[in-house]
Amino acid sequence: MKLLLGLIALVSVSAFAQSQAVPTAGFCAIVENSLDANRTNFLVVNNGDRIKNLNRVRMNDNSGDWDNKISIVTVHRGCAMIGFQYQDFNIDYRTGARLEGFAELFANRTAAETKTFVLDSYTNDKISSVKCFCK
Ligand SMILES: [Ca+2]
Repeated sequence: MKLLLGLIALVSVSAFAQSQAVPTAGFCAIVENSLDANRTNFLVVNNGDRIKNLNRVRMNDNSGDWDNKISIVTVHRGCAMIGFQYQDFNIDYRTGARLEGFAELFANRTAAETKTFVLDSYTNDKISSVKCFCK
């Protein structure tokens, strides 16, 4: 009986660990790859974060990395995220030259706690590096 209770406890703990909840505060931005109601895959971007290569960041369900996957950006009040089309914030790592990719600003200038952007066809599934900052 003790063993059985132990097993049940272990199973509940691991199930909890896998279903992480999307945070509601304390972030600069949260990016997601789909409007999936379960919100399985999300990435928390904190104030001051500079992620220069999203292909090194794994998704929650370990199905792949975040390079060219971002479709939704939720920005906290007073914060802004810049999404770059290429890695290293559009700087060519070999030559140091600036590449001709977009650098799209997603800013929450509203009074609302969060503002969600659903990316258009120009930026959807193309972001490879991000910077985020709050006032
Ligand atoms: Ca890209």
